[in-house]
Amino acid sequence: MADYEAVDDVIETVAAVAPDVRAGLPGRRLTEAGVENPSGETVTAADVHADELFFEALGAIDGVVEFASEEREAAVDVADGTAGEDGLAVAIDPLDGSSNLASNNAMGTIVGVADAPLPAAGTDLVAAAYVLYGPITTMTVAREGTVTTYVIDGGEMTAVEEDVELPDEPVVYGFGGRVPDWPDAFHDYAREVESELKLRYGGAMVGDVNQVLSYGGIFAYPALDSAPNGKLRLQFEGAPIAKIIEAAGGASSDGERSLLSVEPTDLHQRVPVHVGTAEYVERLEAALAD
Ligand code: AHM
Ligand code: MG
Repeated sequence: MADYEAVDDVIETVAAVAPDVRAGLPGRRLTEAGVENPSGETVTAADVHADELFFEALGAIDGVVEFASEEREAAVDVADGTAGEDGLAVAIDPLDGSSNLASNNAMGTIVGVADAPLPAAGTDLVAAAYVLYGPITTMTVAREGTVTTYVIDGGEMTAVEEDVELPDEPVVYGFGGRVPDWPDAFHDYAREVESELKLRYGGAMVGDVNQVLSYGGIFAYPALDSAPNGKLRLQFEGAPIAKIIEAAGGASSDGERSLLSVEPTDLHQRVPVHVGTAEYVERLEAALAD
């Protein structure tokens, strides 16, 4: 059996490491690492630094047997045994939205904790969390069906909101990709949404999703004509964020089904991501089905 006490250790360790990630940003502001990640994207020195810090700290936790990162080709066995049987698997996007470092805008860290080998299905996540490096550092955690937001200060977590739920009256939306690259059905849906909600798009999923969690509405990085699976990755971005949004009373979809029900086939597989207020996600699915 997986050691579920290790879930707390994972969450506390992410909180402990986050200030070090943040402290490392100024010196790495405009530095590329000179390599591409497994998704073919330019890696910044800050991505590499965050990946190394999280790998060292999370890989050392008793009860964690497998570690995977958006910045690493393959999952790493960090202890003997099989995830789900002998311990937990951790999948992390160490620095989501790192291209925002050049313009000094929000970034985040996204973590999924699974009791199954990676790539794991969203239904195998026993916890998920994101850290938002905004004016202050916060961490939002979904565990046992509820969502809690913490302020992180000096590596310590202080709960500032328990039982977080999406507000009833949605206010904001943010959609990624270029408009001419959107499939027609999404384009029509977006026209409706933009007449009802206010645009909030900052180019970092964690920041944009946190707006949706705070104000209600919908975030999407949809399928594109040039990229039918969109940009974001199921394992490192779509599934953990879906776990948090669904636990907060919202919904998620790849266009047809909950992101938690998408079959994992590849560690770095991409997936269209739509998350937020259930009514908006349902309307999206209906629009794409027409
Ligand atoms: P990253 O993990 O390489 O930073 O990429 C993911 C980010 C998301 O945070 C964000 O939603 C998206 O890429 C933004 O993409 P774009 O710059 O195309 O709007
Ligand atoms: Mg990312």
